[in-house]
Amino acid sequence: MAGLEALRASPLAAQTVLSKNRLIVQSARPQDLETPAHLLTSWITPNDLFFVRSHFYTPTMQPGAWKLLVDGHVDTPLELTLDQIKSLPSHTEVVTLECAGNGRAFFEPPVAGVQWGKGAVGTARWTGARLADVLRRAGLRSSARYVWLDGADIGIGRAPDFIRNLPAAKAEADALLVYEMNGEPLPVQHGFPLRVIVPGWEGAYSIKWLTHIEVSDREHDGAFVQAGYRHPRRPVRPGAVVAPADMVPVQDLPVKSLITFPEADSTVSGTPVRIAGFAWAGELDIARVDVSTDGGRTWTAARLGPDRARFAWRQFEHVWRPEGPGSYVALSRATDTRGRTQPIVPDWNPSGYLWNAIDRVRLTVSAL
Ligand SMILES: Nc1nc2c(c(=O)[nH]1)N[C@H]1C(S)=C(S)[C@@H](COP(=O)(O)O)O[C@H]1N2
Ligand SMILES: [Mo]
Repeated sequence: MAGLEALRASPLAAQTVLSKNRLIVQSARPQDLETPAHLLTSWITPNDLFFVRSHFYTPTMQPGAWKLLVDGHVDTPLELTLDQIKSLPSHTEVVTLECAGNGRAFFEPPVAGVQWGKGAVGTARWTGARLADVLRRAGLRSSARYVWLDGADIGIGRAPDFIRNLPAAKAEADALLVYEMNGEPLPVQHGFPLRVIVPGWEGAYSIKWLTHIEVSDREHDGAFVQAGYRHPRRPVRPGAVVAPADMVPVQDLPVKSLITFPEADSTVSGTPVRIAGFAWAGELDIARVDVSTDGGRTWTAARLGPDRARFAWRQFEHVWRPEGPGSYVALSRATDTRGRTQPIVPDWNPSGYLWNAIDRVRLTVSAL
């Protein structure tokens, strides 16, 4: 076949498949890779350390054949090439992306699904066009309520297609159509050539390998909208079966923090000890992060890092002088600008979404 020739000739040939060999393999195929929390050391997560969540096999893009179809409740259906999308005004935003299932492994009783620990979260500098600009070009009809988003990946076996939808208001306000991640062309695992980024909302809205935007007057009726990514509208007894009518879509991320240094269960020597990590709150800002090293009896305000962006996590740091050698637990508790703070026990829900308990890391302090 004309394989290599065609690849070289195509503007879509610049496909980077990242080697992610430092990540935790939750599933090799489809690829679900978690970042070990202690490797999250910088405000921007490098591409080769960024977690990957793919329900199905990574689609192979036909070089040159990719286009984005925009149709449904619009005045003018569009078929856009990547160059056309790149010719729209470009926007770069630092956004924290977190899988709704991050921390699922900590729910009691356990729930089915990828058993993510702490690291299905990362922050990147995303560059792309505003979804609003594309929707304006197509002309939304007054009936438009939802924007259905579909990528080139297809369900394995009998699994349905991964199609999600976004309320039109959120789509027009914040969503990006992204072709660059941290200054590089979007890597294959992260949605090459084009993905959606929905700032502040759980990761499953941020459709990878985007090929089709359909504007609709209603929610999509597929399983990934009607069954997946929903949680009980009110807290339920752990283990309960919840009626579909009592479930609502997961949207924005709750307030959360993660201690990423020192590494969990490590031994630190000398004093002082730097305790550091990240905190984020979806569409809201972080107001404060408090740290405790005495089991939550007392809390001290951590210093918040200088790097900030509207939808990005905030670095925090606390300099701690341990009283002596021994075993300690460092706790972090973030509070957002509306005063919401992290719980000790998050609400159990049947799919194990939005784990945001006060974080804890056990440390051994050796000689001072
Ligand atoms: N087409 C497609 N888009 C997708 C997914 C998918 O399986 N297929 N997974 C979603 C989920 S659940 C998450 S958390 C994010 C993860 O993005 P990442 O792999 O770039 O970290 O992509 C979302 N976009
Ligand atoms: Mo996710």
